[in-house]
Amino acid sequence: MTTWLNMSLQDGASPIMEQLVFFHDHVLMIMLMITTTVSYMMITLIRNKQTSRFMLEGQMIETTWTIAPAIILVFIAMPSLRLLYLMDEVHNPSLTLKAVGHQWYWSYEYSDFTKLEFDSYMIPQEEQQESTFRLLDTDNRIVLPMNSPIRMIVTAADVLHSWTIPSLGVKTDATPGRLNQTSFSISRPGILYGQCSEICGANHSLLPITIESVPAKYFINWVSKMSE
Ligand SMILES: [Cu+2]
Repeated sequence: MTTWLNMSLQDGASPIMEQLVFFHDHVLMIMLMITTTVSYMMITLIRNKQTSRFMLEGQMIETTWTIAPAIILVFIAMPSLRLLYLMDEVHNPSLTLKAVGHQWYWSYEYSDFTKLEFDSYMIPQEEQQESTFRLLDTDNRIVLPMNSPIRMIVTAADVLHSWTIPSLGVKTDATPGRLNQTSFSISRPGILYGQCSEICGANHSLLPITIESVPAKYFINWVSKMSE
């Protein structure tokens, strides 16, 4: 989750998010390069009073500054497309989780098991404890096994919502009458936080998402306890 003085993106908890952070830094470096060059050129133009009566055109420099940006764009587009298609791929998932957005709570269905479903409400301010985060913690956390490919199915029951976990690089719209699919695998144990990312109505801020990422054997224990 985001903590105080935490700038930029959260640490990646999935391989895709790690790649997204690297891509973000890569593009930032290219931007830095362009900004430096352009501001250097603009400042020299302003400060320089020399003019030339005979220099009306420069074919060479014009060709260069047309082609150079096109080449730079290729260096952004290629890794960007690579990531886009990697995120789109569903790699033979070992578990499917369905999230349904409601006004105002999320409900979850573990479709691989019978009768494993629950609602997940935000913990109200009066019931906060030392260990919970205000507006971020839920009464029922999603429990998921780490290091296993997970398929998310996202939909809504009333209005548009959006199921989002920044540290997993996942943001999927929850649309009534539609099933949206995404996939991820969590690379470490821990608790991951997210919030609804679609302006869904009055209590939009009361739609947090909490994932408890645990080793597979703990997950199996949890499943057998839940479906008793
Ligand atoms: Cu919302």
